[in-house]
Amino acid sequence: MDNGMKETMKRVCVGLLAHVDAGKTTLSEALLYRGGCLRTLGRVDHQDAFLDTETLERERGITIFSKQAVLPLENVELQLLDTPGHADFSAEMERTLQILDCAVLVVSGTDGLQSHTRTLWRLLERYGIPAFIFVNKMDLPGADRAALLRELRERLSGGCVDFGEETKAVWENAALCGEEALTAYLETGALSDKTLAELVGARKLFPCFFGSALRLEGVDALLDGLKRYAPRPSYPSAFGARVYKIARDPQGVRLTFLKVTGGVLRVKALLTNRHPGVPEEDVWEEKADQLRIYSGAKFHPAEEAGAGTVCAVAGLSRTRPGEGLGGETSAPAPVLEPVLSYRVELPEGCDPGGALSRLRQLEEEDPMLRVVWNDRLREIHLQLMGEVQLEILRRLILDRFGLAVEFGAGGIVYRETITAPALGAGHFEPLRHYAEVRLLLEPGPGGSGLVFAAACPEEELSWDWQRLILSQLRASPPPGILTGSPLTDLKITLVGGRAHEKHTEGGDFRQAACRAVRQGLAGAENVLLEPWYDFHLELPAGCLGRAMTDLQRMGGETDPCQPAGEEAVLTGCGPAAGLRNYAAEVAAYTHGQGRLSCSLRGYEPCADQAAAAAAVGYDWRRDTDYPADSVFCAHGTGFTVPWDQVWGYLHTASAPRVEAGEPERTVSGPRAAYTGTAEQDAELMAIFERTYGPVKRREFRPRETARPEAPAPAADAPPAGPEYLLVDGYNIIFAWDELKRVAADNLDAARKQLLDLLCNYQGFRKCVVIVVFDAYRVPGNPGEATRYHNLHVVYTKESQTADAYIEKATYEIGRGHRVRVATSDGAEQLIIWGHGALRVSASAFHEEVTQVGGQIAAILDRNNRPESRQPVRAAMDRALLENAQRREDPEPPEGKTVKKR
Ligand SMILES: Nc1nc2c(ncn2[C@@H]2O[C@H](COP(=O)(O)OP(=O)(O)OP(=O)(O)O)[C@@H](O)[C@H]2O)c(=O)[nH]1
Ligand SMILES: [Mg+2]
Repeated sequence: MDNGMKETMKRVCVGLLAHVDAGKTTLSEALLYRGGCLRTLGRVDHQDAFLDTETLERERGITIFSKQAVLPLENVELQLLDTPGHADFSAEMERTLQILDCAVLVVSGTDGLQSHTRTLWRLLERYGIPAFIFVNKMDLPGADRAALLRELRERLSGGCVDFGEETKAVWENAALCGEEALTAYLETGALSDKTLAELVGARKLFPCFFGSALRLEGVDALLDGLKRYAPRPSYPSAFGARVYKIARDPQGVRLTFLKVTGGVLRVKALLTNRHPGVPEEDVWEEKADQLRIYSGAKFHPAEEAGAGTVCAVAGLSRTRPGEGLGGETSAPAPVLEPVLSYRVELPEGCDPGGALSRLRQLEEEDPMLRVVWNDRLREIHLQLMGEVQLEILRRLILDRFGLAVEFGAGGIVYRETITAPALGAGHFEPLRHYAEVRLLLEPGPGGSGLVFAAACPEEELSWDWQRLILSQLRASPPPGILTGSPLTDLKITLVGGRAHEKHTEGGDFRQAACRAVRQGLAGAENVLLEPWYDFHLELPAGCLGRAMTDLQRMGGETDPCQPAGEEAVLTGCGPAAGLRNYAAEVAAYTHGQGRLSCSLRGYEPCADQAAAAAAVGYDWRRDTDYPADSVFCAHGTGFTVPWDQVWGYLHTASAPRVEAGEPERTVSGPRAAYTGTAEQDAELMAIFERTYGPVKRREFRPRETARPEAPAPAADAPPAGPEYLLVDGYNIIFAWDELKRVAADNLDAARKQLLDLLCNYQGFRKCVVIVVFDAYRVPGNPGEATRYHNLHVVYTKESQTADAYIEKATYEIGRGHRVRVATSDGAEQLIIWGHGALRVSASAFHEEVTQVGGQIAAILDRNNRPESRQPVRAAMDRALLENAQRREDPEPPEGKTVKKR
């Protein structure tokens, strides 16, 4: 074939999918043979099938690795991809879905629709892949064409149309799949191939063919159908490619299998994964040393590969399945995940480190394999899909590395998620380090995995830092707190954070973000998820009762079932924990007549979460790799703040507290000050949503989604500079019991105590504190603004209430600064809100102050002793004072005369 022709030739990438033993490899063989690519017809059973190339596959008669073959036809070149059908190798199948233009779903005429077929159908739906259906093994007794078609139409889609009927009937049925097709058919009495291809491409029509791959029946009709109705993809002219698997050839050369999805890939081209969003440290650039077009075990080297070509590239060492190169985007994470975990028992004297690095090679090639190193136990654990995969791995490890490994008893791989939104905060500030991160954690739909987003104003944290935080979280998300299992179905949104000009390093954000996730989880309601299987159980009708009892005991659910004569088929779903060893039990009590097949359905909440978690024995508080506590710094020394007190220490603002009667607000106010706990935030979100409807969190950028009717303290330009805290002095004194008691005797002493506490508070929070005392009843009082250590103290003038002062001050300061007001006065509150300041209630403020340093009790205790009415300030207070005086403090407004006391 000359090059010019190659370029005009359309390529269609067709995947063959089915449950195990349906006949995919046999059908590939038949298609290649009938298409003129094979001179002799091989057979799976004779160990000479063209696409079951590996020794292991030939020995066992099953496909383990996906394989490709090129089938040039008139005007179109089909690239066939044969996939494994066994549920243990589903991931190998799933990753080919990322590059398919269409699929042929093979259904065994004697088995009908199996649970795995339905899983495949769901995956095709999810990936939006047009499909043809080939019902195979129609040569065997018991295959009933009409019943099978009915089943396909009822259980897969009404768009399943038998293409083996006469043309008129095909048109008539296909016309019902789309309005335009129907109109065309009613007008002309016919449907063009183009219209049919469009229906197929839109997944409205699924052409069905019946036949026998082994006997080459119905194979020509399928070939003809693919030629005429398979969608012809079009590609952009700029280069792009999607990696779908990594493998090694018999010489050990690392091969990157990819599909060119735009432009042309030439040998020796420089490839890179550089993309917006890929952190610089993860970017690679490597040369495509060799391009190989594989057909079965053989390949021919190519100089170039045009768009639509599936090829293997040698010379790349850092590619990974799902990666997008050039103009192609990366694929979302696969839906299927390994669910069982086994401990690897190495042969005597084998170094675990060396074994680990070899096993990591296999992990790279097999997406259904996770190699986990347990540092504490110094053990390697393999997470995988099932026993068959385990057996294959044992052989692979022996063949490839000469290592005879055994496996310990298998366990379940749990996952964790949360039930309601929660906020998380982490701060990491040992000497000369600095990072603060605030996150919103939200439960996602089942199967959605981990999703990351940013909704943090750039003025608060530069986009580069934000990207780094997200990519670090994505690369190594911290585990859940119930069992230390991976988190899933969770959306993590970065809502705030802070870096230090000089001291912040990338690793600091990793620390802060990890702490923020764990802190958020610690305050959230966590759920343990366990894997569930869909099952299909065939057994003698007499054993049905036993099976149903067993399944019920496991916590499974069964579909209604009618035994047909001697045989019964029971379908349903249940926890993998019970089902994974059930096949052997079935074989025993049915005396070999029963057959169980399972496929992964997804993760469901664990029925007995407490027992499962206790069995794992994980204690998140002791997990020093993933702390929930934060590290803050005072006077040059880092100190740990327990997770439940972190909110009181944060340097960046966060969500406001909601109390009954206050206007509710979004948690996203970028400059709002935080006074509540994570639980309160979850509650806050719920209240907000009850009032205003669901918050548009998916795309949320705080300032854009601010509702005009909701008070919006952080208006368009978020204010910079220090935060101001105005304290309504007497109001607080009479709201705090400890001070109220003192005030009953001696108001002056109470005032002094309040000021002492606030000195301490200011030292930690570094905000500008203005304490306002009402003096309007004092006749002739001119008003006074003064300093008390690191505080501004204002005595209002005659005829001016503290309220009025605060109102005015918030108005003036609020234009350029963040302002919070500590008070409990309801009327004042409304005005202050209106000026864009935040109110902190006296009790919330008390909590905040209590948390700061945890010293309030001690000070009050000392000061309340009759012999010591004078505040006792420790060396720390002096240090705070010096610190405060070094800072250039803005003066409070209306500072009339400043008298030093
Ligand atoms: N009678 C009959 N047997 C068939 C037909 N097609 C395949 N087989 C047999 O079914 C068995 C499985 O065939 P394969 O082609 O290996 O099935 P597969 O779907 O590729 O299986 P996996 O790759 O392991 O998932 C073999 O013994 C085939 O000979 C058919 O049309 N009729
Ligand atoms: Mg096969």
